[in-house]
Amino acid sequence: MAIAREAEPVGSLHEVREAGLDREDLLGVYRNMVVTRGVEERGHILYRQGKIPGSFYTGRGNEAASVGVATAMAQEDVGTPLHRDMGVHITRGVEPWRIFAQYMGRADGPTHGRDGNVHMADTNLGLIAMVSHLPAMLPVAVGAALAFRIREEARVALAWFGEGASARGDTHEGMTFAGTRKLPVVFICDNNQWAYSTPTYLEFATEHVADRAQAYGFEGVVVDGTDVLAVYREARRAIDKARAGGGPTLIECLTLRMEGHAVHDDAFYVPKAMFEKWAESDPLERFRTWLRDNVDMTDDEEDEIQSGAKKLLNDALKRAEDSPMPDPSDLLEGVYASAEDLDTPHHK
Ligand SMILES: Cc1ncc(C[n+]2csc(CCOP(=O)(O)OP(=O)(O)O)c2C)c(N)n1
Ligand SMILES: [Mg+2]
Repeated sequence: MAIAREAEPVGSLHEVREAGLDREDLLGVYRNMVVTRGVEERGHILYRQGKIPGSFYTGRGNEAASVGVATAMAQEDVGTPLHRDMGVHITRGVEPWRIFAQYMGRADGPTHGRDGNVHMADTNLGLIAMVSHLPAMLPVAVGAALAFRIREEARVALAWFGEGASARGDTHEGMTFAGTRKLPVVFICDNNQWAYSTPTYLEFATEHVADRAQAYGFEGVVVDGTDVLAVYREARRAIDKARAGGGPTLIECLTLRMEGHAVHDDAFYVPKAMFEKWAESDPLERFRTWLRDNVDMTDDEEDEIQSGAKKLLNDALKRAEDSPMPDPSDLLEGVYASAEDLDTPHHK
């Protein structure tokens, strides 16, 4: 039996307004989801054209989870999004041309060509770049939350991880530390039901990952990660609670990995029926239908969102292709942060 609270879907428009979203906001959320998917679809094209060095990862099926949480963050909050969370970068305002530049290892990507993969983030937008080792970013986000506590800043850290990564020690360490000190951090588990080829029943023995939260001394919530409004509502509640001194929350988004682990993986081990079921629960299609039924999104509005995204991304591709390769002579610049860059009380 579940220990974590199982969140209800968002019912009425009234409930959405209560949660702080007006009609314009809702269309903006949809736009961010469309752009997120569009970025990754174009990434596939770049990969097939041989323009992406190394591998290529996407979060197809995870757009509602990533955009929903990022929409609930305040500008001053920070987060550590992972390889399924392109929607966080888009919602926080990273320009798509810089993401394409990153994919192609160009000088104008967020890592300035030091990395060609999704290990990227713009610190000016409150995002901290991931390292590949999972879930190494959880203690980093918890550390950011500790800094907010020491500095008496009313800010919240968002810490993303996959359900597979929940099996490793850093998850336990991060949650124990955050729970004992009641730090302002919200843990977001994108449970996309697979960790590469490992299914969930070999990853954790509880019904939900979020059931563990109780053992760490804070609330666990399970939410349908294909329902952007329910994700937003739960993230907003947890962030508000953390900001008000109520301590951490673990939100588990039940989401989908609609593609292989990465482009090199044909996911032969995922039952065909699962892919078929996922196709029926596509988060973009689900929210599109909701907008049509509940806020009368018109054909014109939808066309404007779709064609606007198309133009944005086509222009972005051109601009990224014009970005130069990094200059080998400055290879070691920007690899390590200076004490000033870190900007913590200990370094001042
Ligand atoms: C410590 C560590 N071991 C292995 C890997 C290779 N790896 C990258 S992603 C991944 C699967 C992680 O699964 P999950 O946490 O469920 O995240 P998902 O990829 O499904 O979003 C693996 C094994 C890694 N990055 N770090
Ligand atoms: Mg997973």
